[in-house]
Amino acid sequence: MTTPALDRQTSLSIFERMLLIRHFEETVIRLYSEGRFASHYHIYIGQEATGSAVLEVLGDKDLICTTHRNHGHIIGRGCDPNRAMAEILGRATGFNGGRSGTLHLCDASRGFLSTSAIVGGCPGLATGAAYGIKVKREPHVSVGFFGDGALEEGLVIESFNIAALWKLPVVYVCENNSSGAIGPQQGGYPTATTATDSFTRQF
Ligand SMILES: Cc1ncc(C[n+]2csc(CCOP(=O)(O)OP(=O)(O)O)c2C)c(N)n1
Ligand SMILES: [Mg+2]
Repeated sequence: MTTPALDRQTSLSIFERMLLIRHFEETVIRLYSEGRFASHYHIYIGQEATGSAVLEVLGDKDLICTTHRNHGHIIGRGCDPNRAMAEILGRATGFNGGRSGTLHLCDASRGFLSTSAIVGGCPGLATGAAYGIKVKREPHVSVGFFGDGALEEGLVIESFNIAALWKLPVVYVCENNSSGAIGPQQGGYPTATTATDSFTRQF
């Protein structure tokens, strides 16, 4: 299968999203190291291209469900970085009044349905949203991001199945950052052990 070349404007737009995510997260790391917030957080650095490419092709009304590794999706979608950072810092001016912090950072005004830190939660939520879109006959899709580790969850496989049977307008995006990303020699380990290696195989 050949991949069509991206035009220059699209490539630059994706790259801009990637850079914004990278700078945002470098600031998150700095603020954490300065003791400005204390919670556990997940960094999207290294995965910017995946989310940015997906977000580039979505429409304004499309729905998204993101994960514990949500910063990249939120910033790449064009949500206000100041409100996102305020949320991470636990401030009232954050998207969720400072109550969700980094783990459940969510911006409903930009189509984020939910941010689920439950591994495998997003594909289920995105499938339900796609069912709603189909029932209402809307011209939109829902997107469920998930990590390779979520492939061990029954809900994910059930979601794929029902979406195929009911022909739902849903896009599942597996962000595979398993052992291949840095390699077992460097201490990488697979987050999923499944028989479905076609989902996580390194190409
Ligand atoms: C149902 C469930 N089990 C365990 C956890 C604890 N947990 C948080 S992140 C994580 C690893 C998830 O791996 P993956 O889905 O590949 O995402 P990644 O962190 O690699 O991006 C686990 C097991 C959880 N949040 N939810
Ligand atoms: Mg993973």
